[in-house]
Amino acid sequence: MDNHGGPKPHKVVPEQYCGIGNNLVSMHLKKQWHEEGFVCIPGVVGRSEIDAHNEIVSAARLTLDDRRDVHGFGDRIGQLHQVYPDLMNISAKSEIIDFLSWAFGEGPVLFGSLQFEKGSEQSPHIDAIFFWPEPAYSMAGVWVALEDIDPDAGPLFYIPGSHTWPFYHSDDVVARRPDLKERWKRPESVESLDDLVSEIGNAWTEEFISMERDRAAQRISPEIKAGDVVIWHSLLAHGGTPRVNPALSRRSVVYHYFGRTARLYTFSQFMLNGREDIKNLQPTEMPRGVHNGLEFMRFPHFATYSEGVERVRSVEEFKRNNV
Ligand SMILES: O=C(O)CCC(=O)C(=O)O
Ligand SMILES: [Fe+2]
Repeated sequence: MDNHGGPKPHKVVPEQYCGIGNNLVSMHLKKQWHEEGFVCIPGVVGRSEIDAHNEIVSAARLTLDDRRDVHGFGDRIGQLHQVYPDLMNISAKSEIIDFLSWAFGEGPVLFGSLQFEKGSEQSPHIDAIFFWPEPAYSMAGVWVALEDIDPDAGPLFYIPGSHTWPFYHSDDVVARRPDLKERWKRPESVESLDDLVSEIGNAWTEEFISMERDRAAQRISPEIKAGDVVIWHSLLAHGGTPRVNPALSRRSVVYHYFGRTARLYTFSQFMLNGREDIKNLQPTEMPRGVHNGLEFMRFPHFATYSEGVERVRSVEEFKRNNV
């Protein structure tokens, strides 16, 4: 479908929650979610829970090629909770579930985790393009500090209010690029599809960066202590600041959730389909399990990373040899 009006913002919360919502979440947090797209809930996770989590991850790292650097810090690990279900204990805490249930208008389902031992230094990005949710507000990132975060360790940053900016879908991106638009309307071959996806992805990023510049947007790095939980909206821009002192660790875990009846689409589906058309596609489906009352998607793989390159590994095979 052609886009005529240019990018429009999406709704920030479900219709019925625009003002009030259920009583388990404080007014202060709700207001912050509307205005900033980011909330911090201090002191959610206790010392013993943090220690237990860190112990599992450290032990796993000894058996994995996690590309340890000169300071002894490994790279990120994705979906390790599929191997060690206890890594979901923190993700099922009631403070997190209550907040997400309000923000999504229904109970959350965990679909991803990332274990960090050092800062990610990731440039500003919006998670929704990687796992596009329908409805658009029905996904969030939950970042948990597994130690006090030093300002020189490359803390998290976010751009307040960016979740309310006009939001580019692929039809908005190609509208201003005639060559790309022709290829987007009629993708030629499977071989060229990957190239097309990454070209539209790059163009999406160009649009986002120019919007950030035009708006002279501020980046905020809040001070985060061990056990604090921060939550960002699916459409909020965020990233990791530079690691001023690379000898400092930055232990954290990020969980990604979506709504129980929401649908999730892939990066390729997002880049190849416009705002309306994507809703008609087959979403990502996976068997679901339950851990401490929290529903989660079961994926058969987990992933290690090195210099941004993903290495996908089988959960079953790893368990057979290591757990
Ligand atoms: O922890 C960070 O520095 C950023 C992580 C992030 O962007 C994510 O997990 O979505
Ligand atoms: Fe992210």
